Amino acid sequence: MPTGQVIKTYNGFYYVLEAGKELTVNAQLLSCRLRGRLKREKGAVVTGDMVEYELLGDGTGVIEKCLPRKSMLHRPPVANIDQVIITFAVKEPDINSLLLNRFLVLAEWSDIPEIIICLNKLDLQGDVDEAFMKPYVEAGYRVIFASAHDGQGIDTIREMLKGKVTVFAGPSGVGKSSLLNAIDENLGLTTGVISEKIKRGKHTTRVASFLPVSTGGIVVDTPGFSAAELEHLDKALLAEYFPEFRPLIEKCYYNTCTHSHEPDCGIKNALSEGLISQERYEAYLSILQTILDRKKAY
Ligand SMILES: Nc1nc2c(ncn2[C@@H]2O[C@H](COP(=O)(O)OP(=O)(O)OP(=O)(O)O)[C@@H](O)[C@H]2O)c(=O)[nH]1
Ligand SMILES: [Mg+2]
Ligand SMILES: [Zn+2]
Repeated sequence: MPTGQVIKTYNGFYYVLEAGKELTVNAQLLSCRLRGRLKREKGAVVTGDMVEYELLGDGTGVIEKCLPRKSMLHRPPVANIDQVIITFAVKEPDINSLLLNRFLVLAEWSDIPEIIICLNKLDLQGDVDEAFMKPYVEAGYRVIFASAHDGQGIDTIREMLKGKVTVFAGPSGVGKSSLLNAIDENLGLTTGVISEKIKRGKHTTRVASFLPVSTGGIVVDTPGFSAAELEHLDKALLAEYFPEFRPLIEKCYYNTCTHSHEPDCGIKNALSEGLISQERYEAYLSILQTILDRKKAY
């Protein structure tokens, strides 16, 4: 049976690039439907999946099987990627640390080899706010300051993309599609406007799609989203999603420690010694509360 990769999905169709063919801007894609049993299973096939399909007489196909995934980003759902660039804007829409932490936790939950933070629209702010980003740098994240409008940071991002599959994820309107157009003008992605009143994006990008970058690498532009679904996470694993908390967990007195009210907690001790940031710890508590509230609702 032929195999290929799902490059994007739209309206129940899965657009597949035949194995062995190169992804180019105008590559021929095969439109496929899912076999019934795959349809019934939510998330059985997502963008990026390697699949086996059957060719029908009319030039379309039917996906029969999803092959094992190398990696899986849960939000937005994209398979077989190497890194994710969590993209925010310094302004319009404004960044806040809780929202950034929520996106980071979602990415950590997915176990993606490399998570990078990109702060776009630096042209609106003037100078780089190193202090705001310090906790994230200390947690081990690479942070890139960029502007799709004046071009700063673009060369750095372009270098990072070579030889990899990179997802750009983040809220609507932060400039994910604009950054990609600045990286490679051949992409010609549609970009939106920011609503005057609420300074938010208008969900311009509608589907996640794999795109070839002419200077090397594959990028995945994705629709903006709000990172509202954290209540589904396992509270016992939450601290693991903060990389700088990981080595501290084993120092907790209770092995069921939630690092909130318990005495002799490795994370709270590190906090009082100034070894981890107050902001990150507060984000942890806030997300923990979201998970606990959800459990109570049942
Ligand atoms: N000042 C400034 N504006 C930018 C920059 N990058 C993007 N914008 C503007 O921000 C708006 C939204 O940009 P998009 O690229 O559509 O944002 P997006 O993240 O792809 O949004 P969704 O597709 O809705 O998720 C557009 O009006 C862009 O012109 C930047 O670096 N500086
Ligand atoms: Mg977009
Ligand atoms: Zn603890």
